[in-house]
Amino acid sequence: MSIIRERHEVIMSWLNEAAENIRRALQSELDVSQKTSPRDLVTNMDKETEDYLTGKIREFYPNDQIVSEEGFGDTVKSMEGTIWFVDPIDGTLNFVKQQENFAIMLAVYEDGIGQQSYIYDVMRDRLYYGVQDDGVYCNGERLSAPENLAITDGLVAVNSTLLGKSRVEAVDSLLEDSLGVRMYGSAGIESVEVAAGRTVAYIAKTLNPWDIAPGKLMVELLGGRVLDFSGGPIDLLNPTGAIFATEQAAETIAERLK
Ligand code: 2AM
Ligand code: CA
Ligand code: CA
Ligand code: CA
Repeated sequence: MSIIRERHEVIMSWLNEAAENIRRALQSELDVSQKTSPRDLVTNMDKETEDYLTGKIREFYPNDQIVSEEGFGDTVKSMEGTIWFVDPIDGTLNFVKQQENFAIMLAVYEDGIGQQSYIYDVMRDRLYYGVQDDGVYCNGERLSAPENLAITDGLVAVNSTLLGKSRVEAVDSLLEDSLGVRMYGSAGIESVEVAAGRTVAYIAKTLNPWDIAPGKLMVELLGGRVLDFSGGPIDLLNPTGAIFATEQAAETIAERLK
């Protein structure tokens, strides 16, 4: 069995166990605390899930490195070797306020190249995964590459830091050109929407490596582009802004944001 296939089997079992624990935890009260502001929350389940996933990675793959959100990972300075990106709950604010629209995310990169990634929309029970040299699947069913639509022919998602007080004004014209704007509040779910062709772009500021790594592989496997705001490749360990889009929309967006 190939290393990717072997890892796939164990990762799927970890994700199912983690999702089960999260669903169970939603039946009682969550322990919620603030990180930097009332909009930046962490719960006992973010920590428990990251502890569980990183514990499994260290047990099964002790030589690999981990980049993760809640402090159980390593300090990783280079993309050399095998690196796991872990976001135990992506969309914590949704998790706390809506009890849905959040995802467990994981990605494995080898020497900078995405090998496999997972975005599990827990409450919809949709488990997306992407495998290098293979494709992207939702609950085991292969997704086909979406049409390469222009921004004028589709919906565009953004994260809220692009609007309001700290807004990036160049984004306004892009949103006006699009058919409509969406804001889901989970970078993972928003990047899957692009990969699957339900939106033509997701534009976001202030994302972290674990927010970008899983969706980047899926979008690219299905013919889309993932760029930084200057139109160049993303520096996955030190990201600034990120554009996930069809090829056509990515060109338009990068041009306007320059
Ligand atoms: P999180 O829930 O794992 O923190 C919200 O727009 C999306 O952006 C979520 O996927 C959230 O991930 C991510 N995000 C990254 N940095 C953020 C920040 N500083 N504040 C709020 N959301 C952030
Ligand atoms: Ca967070
Ligand atoms: Ca996240
Ligand atoms: Ca998170």
